[in-house]
Amino acid sequence: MEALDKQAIDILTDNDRGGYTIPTAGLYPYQWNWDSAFAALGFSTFDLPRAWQEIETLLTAQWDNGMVPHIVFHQPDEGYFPGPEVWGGKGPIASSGISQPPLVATFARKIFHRDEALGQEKLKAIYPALVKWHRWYMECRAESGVVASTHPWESGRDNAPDWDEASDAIDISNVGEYQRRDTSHVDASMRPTKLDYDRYLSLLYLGRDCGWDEKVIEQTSPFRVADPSLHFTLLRGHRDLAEIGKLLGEDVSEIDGWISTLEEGCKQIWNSEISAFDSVNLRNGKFAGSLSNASFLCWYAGIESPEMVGHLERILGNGHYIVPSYDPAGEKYDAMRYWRGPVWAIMNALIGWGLEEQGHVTLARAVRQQTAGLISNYGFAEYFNPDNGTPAGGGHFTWTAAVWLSWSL
Ligand code: 9YW
Repeated sequence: MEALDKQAIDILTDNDRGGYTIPTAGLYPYQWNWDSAFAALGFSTFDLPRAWQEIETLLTAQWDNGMVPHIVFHQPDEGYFPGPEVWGGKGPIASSGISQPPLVATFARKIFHRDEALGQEKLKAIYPALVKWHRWYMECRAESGVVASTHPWESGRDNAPDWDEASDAIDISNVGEYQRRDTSHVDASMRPTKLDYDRYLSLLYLGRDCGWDEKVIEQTSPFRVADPSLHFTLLRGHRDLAEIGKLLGEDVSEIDGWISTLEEGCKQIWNSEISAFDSVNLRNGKFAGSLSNASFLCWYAGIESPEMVGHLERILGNGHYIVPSYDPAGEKYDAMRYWRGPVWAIMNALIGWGLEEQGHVTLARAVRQQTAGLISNYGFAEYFNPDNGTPAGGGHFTWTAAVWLSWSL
């Protein structure tokens, strides 16, 4: 284990670009939002000041409206598309125009416990930015009482089957020619398709061309999908933010109101036809019919569900590595293609923590042991094949290393 600890520390150190960490060299050469939350947690196991710095650097990219972008382009890099000039971000630092699952409040609270004197000072400094970010989510994404993703990239689960039906409404006639970079780093069979990328770009252009005006996006975008990854991580984030607020002696009644709204909103993402949490196309009310690893974030959000326990036990019982990003029994299951099947260590960490907190000790242990087994047998990969553990996507991956180091926090 010591050798793997060292390897994980080396990955974080190698991917450190001075104040922020890239997910992996080549494929993802900038700072990504929820990756950085994991990086901070990983750093906190061996370099606490560096952990806080990761979060502080991310928050320096916050826009005036409170949004904290999903990519921050600190330095130019030819290796990634679409870069800063395509996004036309409007923040203080070049960035994308959408956000990502808000893990920072939750992870900052975990990091706080490692040195409460230092932590209190750091939390006090970042608290206003976190409140502003969470308020932006409530005002610009939660108009229906459930948290919507305005872009597949915003959910963090780019090509999940969750978006298939909703994406049919996206007009790609304006997209034109472009050069993808991701497929020069990773085999195309493990990545989103050309049609997926056309749709990502069409939505990006829609946002950019209205100057990232949230009202216009809400009224005109064909894509607005209530999504368990954003809904559950924000609900959990609010709970931790409220605790941070109380610790700092702040009035947290506004945050308590957000918690009640999102607790109520969980009903909207419950699909009784598949007895699971699912994504809903807010434009037509249709469920995606997708049991994904985001469905299993319910416990992380403090929401109990015997049916979800049943699904996890079934998948485990069928001999798959848990937790696949899409139900192996589902017709769209694709064991190597990104968010359409593979296991992601970071999702497992969130799911495992949630299970443990809700008292599902045996399942929590299974998720943890399998994640550790995948990493120790197959390395610090971006994701893994649930049928046989084959490592896939990028390697030397920051958040996989961070999960290895920080699971017991
Ligand atoms: C992209 C960096 C990011 C993650 C996302 C994941 C992938 C690709 O990589 O996105 O081009 O943005 O889907 O969740 O933050 O690791």
